[in-house]
Amino acid sequence: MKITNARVIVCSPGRNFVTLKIETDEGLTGIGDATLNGRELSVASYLTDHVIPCLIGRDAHQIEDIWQFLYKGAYWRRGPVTMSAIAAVDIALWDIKAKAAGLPLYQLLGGASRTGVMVYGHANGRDIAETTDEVLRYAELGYKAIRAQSGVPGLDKVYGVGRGRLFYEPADADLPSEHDWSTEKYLDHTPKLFDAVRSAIGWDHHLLHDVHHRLTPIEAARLGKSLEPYRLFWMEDATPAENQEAFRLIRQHTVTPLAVGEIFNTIWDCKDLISQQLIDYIRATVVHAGGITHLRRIADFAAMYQVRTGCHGATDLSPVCMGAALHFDLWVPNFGVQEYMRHTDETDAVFPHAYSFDRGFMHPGEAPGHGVDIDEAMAARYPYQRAYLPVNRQQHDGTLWSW
Ligand code: KDG
Ligand code: MG
Repeated sequence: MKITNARVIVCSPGRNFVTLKIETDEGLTGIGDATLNGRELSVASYLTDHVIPCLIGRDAHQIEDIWQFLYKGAYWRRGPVTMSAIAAVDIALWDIKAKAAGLPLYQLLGGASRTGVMVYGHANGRDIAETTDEVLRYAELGYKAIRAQSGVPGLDKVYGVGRGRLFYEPADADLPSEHDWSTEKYLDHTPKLFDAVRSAIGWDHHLLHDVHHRLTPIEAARLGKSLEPYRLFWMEDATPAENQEAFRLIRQHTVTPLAVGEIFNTIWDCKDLISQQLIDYIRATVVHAGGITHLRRIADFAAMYQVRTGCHGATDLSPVCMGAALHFDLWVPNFGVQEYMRHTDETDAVFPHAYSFDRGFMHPGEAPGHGVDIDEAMAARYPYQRAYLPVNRQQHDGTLWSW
């Protein structure tokens, strides 16, 4: 089955998404997600200018060979733009292969290892009371695992605290907006948040928290230790992970489980974290970590060290990535949890999908392929709109900090 054509579709039904569509001489088509929040057009150009010309005429069934060709053949390896582009091709080709087989993608990976995929939702509020109410609302919606983020007294804007309920969208401005950050205020506030949330919800639900790369290793160790009484499922991105060794220091001080990796692109970004057992959950996901083909490699490596998966699933990953991730999650033996931030109705309409949510669990559905499509006519009604993620500055002196 030969690839005859491929093209990039950029649309913005509430936020930007980049989608690759691959066509074959047998009439089968597949789609892949190539969205990289705030840098969408770089991936679109990488695909259009450098990848698509190399795809035409290749055998669509040769997923592994095409992956290796795009990874090794570029000479310049890794990085989010390259790996998102490779992922888009990989997702689209798995979609085509599964459609050709007449099977849902998870069957090609080895079949279902579980009846459903446990997902966590995002509860957030301007203060502790509002966040606690939201956590209880998520529990009522059936979620078994809930991430809690709250506004911090003395800080105007805080990561994870959205403008609208259920649909949190951080890429909110034509140029990056600037937020204030105070480690002291955050460290003082967060244990109080989980004290209130645990008292309200009890012990039957998993609670999660995202630090979003803002603490130094010793500060992260202090937070992890102070959260131990509330038994978190995980503390995420406690410190920036370029220096993987930094996590050893956090580990020495706390048994709060650690999750890392939503911004990782390859197995090399997490090799030491996994093999030295410095983390408990790996958050790399399909679109930013080289597609199903590469994520599977990361998961198998992680399984050797009892590190489980917890794929990133924010709204800036399109429904195409969500669909592919759910097939992966249903199969992967060392599954932990899947993040699920609901997309807006406009986005769901542009990307009709077979996946569904039921009482805290999701299922990718039984449609052949990954089960997600794109309505191109509707997508054309939502042109690209430049949008950036914010930046952070230290409140006391304006020093630029990790957002
Ligand atoms: O584009 C950035 C978002 O995907 C990120 O801020 C979301 O940290 C995030 C999460 O855990 O969902
Ligand atoms: Mg995160």
